[in-house]
Amino acid sequence: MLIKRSPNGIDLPYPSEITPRAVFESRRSFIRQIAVGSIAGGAMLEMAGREALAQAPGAQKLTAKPNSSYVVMDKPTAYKDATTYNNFYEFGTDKEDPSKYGATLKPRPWTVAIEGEIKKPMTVDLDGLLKLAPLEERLYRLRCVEGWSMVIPWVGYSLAELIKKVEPNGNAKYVEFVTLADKKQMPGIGSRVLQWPYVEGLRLDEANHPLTLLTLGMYGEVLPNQNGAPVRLVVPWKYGFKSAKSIVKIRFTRDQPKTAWNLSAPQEYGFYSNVNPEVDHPRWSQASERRIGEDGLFAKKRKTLMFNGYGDVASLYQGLDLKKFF
Ligand SMILES: Nc1nc2c(c(=O)[nH]1)N[C@H]1C(S)=C(S)[C@@H](COP(=O)(O)O)O[C@H]1N2
Ligand SMILES: [Mo]
Repeated sequence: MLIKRSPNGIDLPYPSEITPRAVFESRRSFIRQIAVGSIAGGAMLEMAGREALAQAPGAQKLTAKPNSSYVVMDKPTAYKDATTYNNFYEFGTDKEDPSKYGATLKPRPWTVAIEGEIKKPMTVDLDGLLKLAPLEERLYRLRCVEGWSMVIPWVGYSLAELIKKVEPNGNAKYVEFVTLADKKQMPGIGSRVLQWPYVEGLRLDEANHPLTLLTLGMYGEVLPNQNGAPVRLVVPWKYGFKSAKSIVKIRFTRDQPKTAWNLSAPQEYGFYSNVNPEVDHPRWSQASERRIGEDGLFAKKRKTLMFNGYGDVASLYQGLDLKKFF
């Protein structure tokens, strides 16, 4: 067993973000062991492990190939925690609101309009998105700006796969992600906590980074509504709010998009929002984080890592003052 774990399963040093295939395989078998209490492998146990990990009755399963280049060695967050402790303000601001009220969201039929500074504008439906590129499973850490984090086996493919199909033109410098804002499906839209629709954005090179995941599922199934069904972004080196849920439009622009959190509190949330333990939020430190599921009385906080541990992305920001461009 190559997984290092302290007796209570917490407070570990982070291994490097790149995990060799053998280690990944051993982690998967470790998950199977947890799931079924057995050491044996094989297809049946793989199935049993999957069933135990994901538990939305009747949810469509997604077959995805584990991508060993994008796996952290941390233990995956329990499905129950990942689906009941959410930020999705369109359904309310309490962590339980999205799981309590998310059922009114209709993830099918769904289309995403892709427009702006591209040669091939198009509208894709969900089946089109599911077929656009081979689905991969990637275990990513996601850290919220509020100071907690989770580790989730996402299913999707690099956003770059979609970007190359629509052929950005020379004016495209940024990508804007517009998410659903429908009063009938989303009870939180009546509130004025944020401007709706919730909009996020990336620089084109950030959007094209292979880590940026166009996400269609998690734990081997389509996304639960509370996690941003049917399609969302996961940008693992940035604070969670950059990972926009329930996307309906992807727009390529010359100018930096106006993003929801930046508009609501520009002094607290910049456009970049890279996870950075050295730049505190004006109201709290960003040096450490609480891993959801490890929040018992004696659980120690984890140190937050630069770029959330995804150090590869540093090359995107050469020459940029990350304290100024926070
Ligand atoms: N449309 C939309 N997307 C959103 C949000 C939101 O309120 N609305 N919250 C963001 C925040 S603050 C976080 S931390 C992550 C949480 O994702 P999760 O609930 O799947 O862990 O979603 C992000 N995406
Ligand atoms: Mo967040």
